This record gives sequence, C-alpha cells and structure tokens, in this order.
Amino acid sequence: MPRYNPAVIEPKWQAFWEQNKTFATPRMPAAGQEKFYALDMFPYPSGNGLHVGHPEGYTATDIVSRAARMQGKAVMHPMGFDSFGLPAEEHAIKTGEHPRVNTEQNIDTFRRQLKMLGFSYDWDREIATTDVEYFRWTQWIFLQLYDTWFDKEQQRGRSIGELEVPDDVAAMGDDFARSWVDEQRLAYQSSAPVNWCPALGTVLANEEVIDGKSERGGHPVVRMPLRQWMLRITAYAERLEKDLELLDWSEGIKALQRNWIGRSTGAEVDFWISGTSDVSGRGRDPAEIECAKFLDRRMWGGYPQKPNDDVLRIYTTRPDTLYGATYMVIAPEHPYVERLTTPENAEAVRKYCDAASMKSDLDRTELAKDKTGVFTGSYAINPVNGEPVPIWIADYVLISYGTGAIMAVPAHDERDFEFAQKFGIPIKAVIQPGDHISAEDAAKILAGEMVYTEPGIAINSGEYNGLATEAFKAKITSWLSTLGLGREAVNYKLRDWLFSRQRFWGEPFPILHELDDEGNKTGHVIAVDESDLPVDLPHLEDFKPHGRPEPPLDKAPEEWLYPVIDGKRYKRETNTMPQWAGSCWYYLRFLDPTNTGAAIDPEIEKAWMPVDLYVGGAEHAVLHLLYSRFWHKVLYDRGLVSMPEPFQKLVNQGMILGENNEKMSKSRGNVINPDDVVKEYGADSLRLYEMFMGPLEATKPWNMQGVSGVYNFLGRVWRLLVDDRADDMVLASTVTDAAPTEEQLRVLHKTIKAVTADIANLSFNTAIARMMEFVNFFTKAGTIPRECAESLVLLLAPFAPHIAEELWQLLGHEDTLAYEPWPTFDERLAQDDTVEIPVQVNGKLKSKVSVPAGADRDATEAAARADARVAELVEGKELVKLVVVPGKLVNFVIKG
Ligand code: ANZ
Repeated sequence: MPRYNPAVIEPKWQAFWEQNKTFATPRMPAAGQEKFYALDMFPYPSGNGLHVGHPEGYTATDIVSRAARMQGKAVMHPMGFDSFGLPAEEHAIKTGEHPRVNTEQNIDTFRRQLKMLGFSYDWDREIATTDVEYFRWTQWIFLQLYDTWFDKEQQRGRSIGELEVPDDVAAMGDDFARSWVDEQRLAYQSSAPVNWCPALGTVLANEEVIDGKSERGGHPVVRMPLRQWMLRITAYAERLEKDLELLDWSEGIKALQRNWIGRSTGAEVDFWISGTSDVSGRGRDPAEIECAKFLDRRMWGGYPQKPNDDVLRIYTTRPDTLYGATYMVIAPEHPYVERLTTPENAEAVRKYCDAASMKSDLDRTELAKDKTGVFTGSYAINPVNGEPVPIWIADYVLISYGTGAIMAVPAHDERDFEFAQKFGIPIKAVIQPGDHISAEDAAKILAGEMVYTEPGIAINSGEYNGLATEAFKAKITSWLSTLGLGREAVNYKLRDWLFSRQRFWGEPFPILHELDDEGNKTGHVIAVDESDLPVDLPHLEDFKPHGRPEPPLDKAPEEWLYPVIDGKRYKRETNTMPQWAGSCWYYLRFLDPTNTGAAIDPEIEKAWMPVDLYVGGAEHAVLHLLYSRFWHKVLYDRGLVSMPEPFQKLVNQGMILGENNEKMSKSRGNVINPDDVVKEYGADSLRLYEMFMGPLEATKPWNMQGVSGVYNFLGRVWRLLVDDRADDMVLASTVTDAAPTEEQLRVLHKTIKAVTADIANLSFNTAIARMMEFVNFFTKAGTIPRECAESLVLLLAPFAPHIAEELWQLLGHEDTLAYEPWPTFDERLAQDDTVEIPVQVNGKLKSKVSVPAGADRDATEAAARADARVAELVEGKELVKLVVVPGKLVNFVIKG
C-alpha cells in the first residue's frame, strides 16, 4: 500500500466526502461570515462525455473554493446541467426514444466523471434545465418578461399594469388597445424568418444550415416568415453597455460585448418625398410650393417622433456628408416600397423584393459579392440644398437597423461607392482628404473615382465648407433640429432576441392562444396562470417531423394542445424556448434549488449574490453572458433580485489544444479523454497538470509528458511523508518533531505567502512551481519538521485534494482538512531573503553587500558601512554626498 496509488485513495476520499456531505453549503452564510460564490459554466451533457477542456475551468474554481473554505468563508460552489438541446432531439427522431431518456443517461455520465475528478460541489444543489421543477420557474420568469414593458423615460422595466394606454389608442377600441399593449411587452410576437427545409419537412436551426443547404442531407433550405416570440433586449442596450463599467471582467470580453451591442451615434434626417424630380425647376411649380409649405410646417411644428407620411426618414452617422447624397436607399421590406414605386417600375421592384426575402441578413451584407438594387421611380428632397434625390431599393440596407432607409453618399461610403459605380449614379466628393493621402489618390477621390471614408475638411457643402468633420456634424445636427428636420440619434446593432424554436426538446411557452367559435386563433393570447405552471412537454408517439413548417408540438395530443378554461377552448403555444433560456438564471436557482413556492427566496438571493467568480469558455462572451445579464436586469427592475449585475468577476479559460497544437476534434484524432488520464495517473495529476500547463487564460497544447511530470511530483510529496518500504501506512522518518530552523521557516513562509497570493490571482501554475521548489528543498535536506509537512499538505489540498486528505490523515488528523484553517505567514520570514547591492566610492564600484530585500535607507547604508573594504576607504574622510537607493545602490562621494 505505501506506494502512491491514486486508484485506491481517490475513490476512498470521494466516498468520504459524499457520505459526510463535506461540501454541503448552508442556506445562508453564518452571521458575520464572508461569502464566496464560485460558479462554473455548467456543461451541456453531450453523448461524448466530459472533455479535458471542462476540468480546466472547473479545477480553477475548485481550487479557489477549497482555499476560501479553509480561509473561513462560506462557499457556494454548485454544479448542474444545461440539458435541453438539439442532439438529444436528433437522437429521439432516429430512435423514437424520448429525449429525456438519452439526456438523463448523458447527465449520469457527466456526473460520474465530475465526481471522479474530486470537485468540491454541493451535489444536493444539482439542477438540470430539463427538470420540470426547474423549467417551471424558467416559464415563470418568461411570464415576468411578458408582464413587463420598458419605460424609456425612467430607463427601466415596469409592470404592464402600470402602462397607460394613450387616448388616441384607446379611442380605437378595446381590441386595438389590447394589441397595442401586447406590442409594448418585453416578450412579444412578431413574424420572423425561419429556415424551412421542405425535403426534411422541418424547420432547421441556423447551425443546421450550411451555405443554404441542410447540414443533414444537403437539401435546399428556404427562408420563410413564421410567427415567433421575441424578447426586447434592445430596450436594455444602453444599460447593458453602461453597466459593463461595474464589472471586473477582462477588457477583451467587455470589448466583445460592446461590439455586439454596437452603440452608434449619428442623426436622423427627414427627406421630404416629392414624388417627382421636377422641383428642381426652381420656378414656382406646385411641387416646390408644397415643399416650402412642408418646411414651414416643420419649422413651427418641430420634429415628430414618428415620421409623417410625407417624409422618408433616414439614419446616418455622417450628417456632415449630406451635400454628397446622390441617391437614397430603402430596405426591400420598407413600408413605403409600394407607395414610392411608380407603375413602370412595379414589376422589377416586386421581383427584386421577392428575391431579397429569400436571403438572410448575412447573405445580404457581409457575404454579398455584388451590390444589387432597383430604382423606385420616386425622389425625395435633400433638406440642406433642396436637390431631388432618387430613391432606390437595395438589400444591403436592412429594415431592422436605424430607420431602414439611408441617404447614400458614394464618395465617402464603401457600400454606396460600389453601388453607385455599378448603377452609374453620380459620385460627389464633399470631404477634402487629409494630408496622409497621396496627391494622386486625393485627385481620384475628388473626381469620384475612389472612395474616402475618413474624416477631413468639408468641401462642396455650401456655407459649411472648411469645417472639420466633427464640428460639421455638431453644427448641422443642431441646424436640422432647429428646423424640425432631424435630430441626434443613437442606434444599437443589438437586435431583439428571437426567442422561439420549432423544436420539441425545449421549454414550452406558458402561453395560450384564444380561439373563436370556429376554432380559429383570434390573434390574442393569454398567459397561463402561475398556479398552472409548470407546462410540461406532452407525450408524443414519435418525434419525426410532421412535414409542415409549424413546430413539432403541433402533433401533440388534443388534451394537451387544446386546454379548456372556464368553458373556453384555447390552443397552446407550440413553439419552445431556445437552449439559451435555461442558462439565463441557473446561477440564481443553485442558491435555492428546492424552493417550491418561488424561483428563489429573496433573503437567500441577497445573502449570496452576486457571483464572485465566474469561469467558463470565451465562446460565451456574447450570447449567454448578454442574455443572462438582460434577464437579470429585468428581474432587478421588477424587484425580484437585489443587484443590477449577476457576475462580478468573469474569467475565460484558454482553449486546450491537442498534442499536435491543433484544436482537439474527433476527426483530427487528437482528443484526450479525461477518463483515460485518470485511469493512468489519477485525478489529482489531471487537475494539477491542467493548472500547471500555463496561465489559466492562455491557449495551450496538451502534453502527456507534462502529466507524468506532475504525477512524479506527487510521488515525491508522497515519499517525503510516507515510509514506502513499510508494510502499512506510517510516516516516513524524514518527518520529525524538531522545531524548524530559521532557513526552513523562511522557505515555509515564503511558500505560504506566494501560494496564497497566486490563488487569489488565479495564477495556479506559479503556485504549483512554488510547491515543487518547497518539496525539492526538503527532499534534499532529507528531513522535514512536522509543522512544515502539515503546511505543505494544506497548501496542496485545493489542487490535489485526494492525496492531501490521505497525508493529512497519516499526519494524525481524524477529520477532513476541507475546513482546516489556511496556513498563515509571517511577513518578516516571508520576504525574499537578500539582494546584492553595489557600493561605489566616488562613482567607482568598490564592493557588493547583501541586504535583506526591502531593507530601507538606514539599513542599506549601515550594511554598506559595515563592509570592510568600504569602511577602509570611507572612515575618517569628509563625506560630500551620500546616495542611497534602497535595493539598487550606495555611492559615497568623499574628499581627500
Ligand atoms: C450616410 C453616410 C455617409 C454613411 C458616409 C456612412 C458614411 P453604423 O456605424 O453601423 O451605425 N445605414 C444606416 N441604416 C442602415 C441600414 N438599415 N442598413 C444598412 N446601412 C445602414 O453605420 C451607420 C451608417 O450605415 C449610416 O451612415 C448609413 O450610411 C448606413 F460617408 O449615412 B451612413
């Protein structure tokens, strides 16, 4: 037995922890006790089991959690499963087996593997997003979103009951008012395109479509509109961006979120629609008179929130280029398409818009090889100079951004430049390029042969000529708003969140559609009563698609699909929620996982939130982290949580590559299975190795020799404390009861100090290196005082908990070391011993002296004077000047 054998000691201690519920966390921290909430991004339990990327982040949080417990903190460290998802449904379609069966098998595998790695989770808190008792509260939170509208003035979500219906809306009747209210909710319905694959008879998720074909089978996929649920995350764009300031996240992740939110500032401008281009006639023709009347009305009436019918409202980030607008573009979905299209263009426009509707936004913008478009036949008047500007339709303008319409300035915008070149539209330069542009290029830019998108000095811009871009923007925006023709505006790239999926294996929406007497939907919906939650998934005979674009739940049995309430028949919503839903709030449920009366007890929420350390993969930098922050803010606005942000500190672990420096993947054959590593070296070695590979956030390749290296290190620790020639477990004779020497104390205290700081800084690789030095030192000495041995075991415990528990027991302790006080250090002993300092006399090096690191001026001077050589030169001489730079140098300037 006395050989280091993880195969024996690891299961032993795992069983001990489980039986004794060593890591059970109390409901609340004790009075006065500091709390620490360490959260891992819970895994999707795939059929492949855990991969070595999982234990990387999980070991990091486990080290911090174990150390925090020993430092006396109340530690919340839970684990669960994000278990809805496509693969389980695919499996169900193939086998006819309920996806729950497969999901639960996979969860069992994951749980077994996680336990095998010795993570100190409180397993009584385990949750899976597919648990009916969990998604009951996911549905409940959806109902809170449904019950909330966003008050722009107060910048917060409020109960729909507090929303006042404007008089003009109320005047349109109850039915209209009800629809109006529904449109204000944070959860609302809208028609959005889905990927319909006729050959497979099912709607596909975006990730199942590759180059317009189904991933499975390569069948054509068409985009078609379907009524879906949206969440109004855009209402929170400003706060989501601003509150990033409150967070201790890396600048990189913050930048990714900021980019995704995509704040853009510019101006809205109204162009009066003239119908024809004849207003340029400058005579008193009727169109010009109308235009003058329009301007007059605006001057007195101001800029209307909603544009009137007689204008085309555009959004631009470059109002300073207004004089260079040579055409306008509206998106193919713009409500004015029909109005603006003249009869001779009608056929071409219809064809163009039909084709555009089949393309995704990405195909229309980033992936588009060529600009396309069609002229409407209509014109609008440029407010700065009265010029008529032709209005085109082109799919590079998206309906979902800004106002869905632009003024195009081909001289200063790449997309517009390409378009104008292709369609022979004039290109008019209105910015003088800066000096960094060659004379040759500048000439081309001015001739409209080359695009220039940077700032510069205004030209061809009437009274604004000579103004620099920023000043021009400010001036013209203010002019526009004085005349009621425009205003400053902010836009966000962030889009509302398409929240429904045409899938079986997801949370059902707690929503019922009203039916009329004929059984047709009236268009109104009601929320399922809270007391009727959860809405569980129905029984299905099989999971095969039914061949229509409606969601698979349309195949559900009558009793599920058509509930009757107070004698009235309803149809259930058959879309399901996306996989992101469950992970939006799991960190709250961990705190109160068995509460049957609420998602979470507010007292408990206050006691434990926010998450103090959240570790996970960088692939979640935007979606998951933005979605959960959004939900949290809504819950905050509605008084259900006490803090505006859920995750105080966030760290992204780096990716672990295969031994060949490539991404691990089955096809590359370079996947490392944690089960195999544990079998050969043990969990402690796997944990230690993953932390020793390099900085947590770095990308790093796997190396089996490295695993064997840390395994050997643990073997050395073992042999330092265990007599491996004895028959039973007895302490090695190296362990003595002698008091440590000064030198040993220095090594000990320095190590404690370094490891403690390294854990706080998540610098685990350096902490391990320190412990290795420590072990080398005492191995060489051939003896280790018990005090030093015990401290080593405690320091090692967060990293390699099984071997540490075993050695702790051997050192004569009966209980687990999980709550043993963390070793402390004496600052005096922990200082790095000494530094060598050059001592000069009149600027010439005469000697070197050793002083304790951190020695002050006086101590440094004293050490220099005590040096025999220096003393000889300096004693009795007149000192002109003395330079002492502690830690660096001493210089005596003497006379004679
Ligand atoms: C005139 C102009 C002149 C523009 C110029 C740019 C450069 P960001 O920064 O992304 O907000 N735009 C506005 N709405 C659009 C839509 N729905 N679809 C496609 N493009 C749209 O960019 C805003 C700029 O993108 C706007 O400023 C507009 O073109 C275009 F020298 O207006 B700009």
